Amino acid sequence: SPSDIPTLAQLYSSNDIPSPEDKPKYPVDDSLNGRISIWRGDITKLKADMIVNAANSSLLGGGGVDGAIHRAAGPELLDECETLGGAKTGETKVTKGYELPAARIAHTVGPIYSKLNSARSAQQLGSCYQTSLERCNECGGGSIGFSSISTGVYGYPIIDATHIALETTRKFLEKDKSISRVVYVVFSAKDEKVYRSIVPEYFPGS
Ligand code: AR6
Repeated sequence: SPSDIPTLAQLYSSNDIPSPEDKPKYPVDDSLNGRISIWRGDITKLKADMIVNAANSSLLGGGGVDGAIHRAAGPELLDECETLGGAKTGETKVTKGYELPAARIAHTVGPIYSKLNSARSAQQLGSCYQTSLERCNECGGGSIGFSSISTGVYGYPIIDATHIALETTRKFLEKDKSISRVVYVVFSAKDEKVYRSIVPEYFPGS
């Protein structure tokens, strides 16, 4: 019944979402201007030089965004993935995009979140973003679209994961000039709100 459905106010004023006024953690850097965006939608529709898939260590497909990417890219994607020999947590391997509008797919293996070993999960999630950006640079840079790695089935808390995504990207883009645009593709209104509230801490004025 409607009374079981949260109101928008209940969804959006939940006090675990940080306010956008939080102080920036990094200074303004004009070389970052226009290089960051947040887009709510289906990553299989994103036209980019590379999109990042939240894969598992088999690299042979699964549910969530991985399933959506394999369905939209077509069966040739699985044929190429079968040649890759899997990947470890925190590692990233690249395939072509096949039927996708994206030219390439970076398949990264996020950690299954462990509250007891959250420092290790954080290090591994940072490695997913770092190695995806490195693979994009090696492929000539351009635009890269990230799904929100590990925050679905793998249970990583969205706020903590967003800080790691943004901090890793900020440090990488300060040095790298080959990547022109990073798009954070969010799937829910709540995730969009989290990203929009935290981005100014890492990319003030961008
Ligand atoms: N476009 C963009 N984001 C999406 C899409 C989409 N089409 N579909 C889901 N998301 P998840 P994980 C969001 O569970 O937590 C798979 O079975 C979703 O809302 O896909 O890293 C793999 O094979 C969430 O915000 O990935 C692994 O076994 C985010 O994508 C395991 O799940 C990631 O959620 C990986 O789990």
